[in-house]
Amino acid sequence: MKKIIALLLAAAMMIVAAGCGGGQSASSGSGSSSGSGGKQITMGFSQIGAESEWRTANTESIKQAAKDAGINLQFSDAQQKQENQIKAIRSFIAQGVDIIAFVPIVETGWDTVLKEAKDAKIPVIVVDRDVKLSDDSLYVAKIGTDSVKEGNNVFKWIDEYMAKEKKTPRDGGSQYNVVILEGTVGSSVAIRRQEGFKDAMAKAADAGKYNILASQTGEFTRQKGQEVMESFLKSYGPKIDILFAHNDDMALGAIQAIEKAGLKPGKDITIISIDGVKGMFQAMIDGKANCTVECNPLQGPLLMETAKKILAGEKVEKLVYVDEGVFPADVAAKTLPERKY
Ligand code: GYE
Repeated sequence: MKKIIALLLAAAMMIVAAGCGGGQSASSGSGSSSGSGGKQITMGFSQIGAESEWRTANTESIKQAAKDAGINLQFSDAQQKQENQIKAIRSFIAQGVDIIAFVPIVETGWDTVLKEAKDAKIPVIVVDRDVKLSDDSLYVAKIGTDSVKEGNNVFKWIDEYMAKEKKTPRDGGSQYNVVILEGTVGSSVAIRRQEGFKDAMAKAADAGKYNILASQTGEFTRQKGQEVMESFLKSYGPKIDILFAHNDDMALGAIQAIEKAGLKPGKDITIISIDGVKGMFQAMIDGKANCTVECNPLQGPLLMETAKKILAGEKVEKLVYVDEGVFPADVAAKTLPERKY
């Protein structure tokens, strides 16, 4: 099993690497790409919106990869509303697109519309986030990231860092106090990142050293991240040792709140988040943040590849995770020039 996962991961890494490889064009290049019937493939794609730097990179990757692969992309932006996504999927079905791909804003509530797609014999690919369905045959493949692992990595990094830096709790007590900015309520990413973090914390030998003071949604946006951090600071100011933000954008918003409160982000409060966008690398270089756990948004090339295979009748893996790393502040300056998003 482990071997298969390793192989899958290696294959995914190669595809992603090819897709991000600057000069190389990922596909058969110019002209149109055909499914089995020889006509150009039309893909209906429902994106959730533009809440973060990560999301913008994800959208660009998908649009560019469709172009490179010669796939006609019908792109629909749901403005953060599941009902808009359901409407878009229904309109893709009515148009008779060849294949549907979508980023599920939340986990549940997709059974009916995906059953409609299946009845219309249109294959569906789930991108980025997970769905919870009564019947998993309602989608053919899922391409995304491992949110539980990301949450795990966040705690592991914190635990090592606090020990290495010999940090003492700001309130003079015996525990480090953590505040958490969560992502969109009901999204698989927010649920699993939190789960991964708490699991790793519960299993740690020094679990008793940590206390989660407060955890609240900042909706994956900079503005909400700032607002919620302001309220955390009002309620718990001198107690907060660590901020874990489910994404970089909320951490960047929180940094502003922390500075406004007269504290030093990255020093008084240790800051870690997930995504690995350029803005967070810059914040680390400026000494205002401490670590980002990468979540790879460059999923376009793998998506187009998978769509072509499905339409050519080839077998595809049901679940493929793209590759991701961990980047602490001390490697930020060296790494920033290589970052693609
Ligand atoms: O971390 C966040 C976003 O679904 C993995 O969504 C994605 C998350 C990403 O907007 O920035």
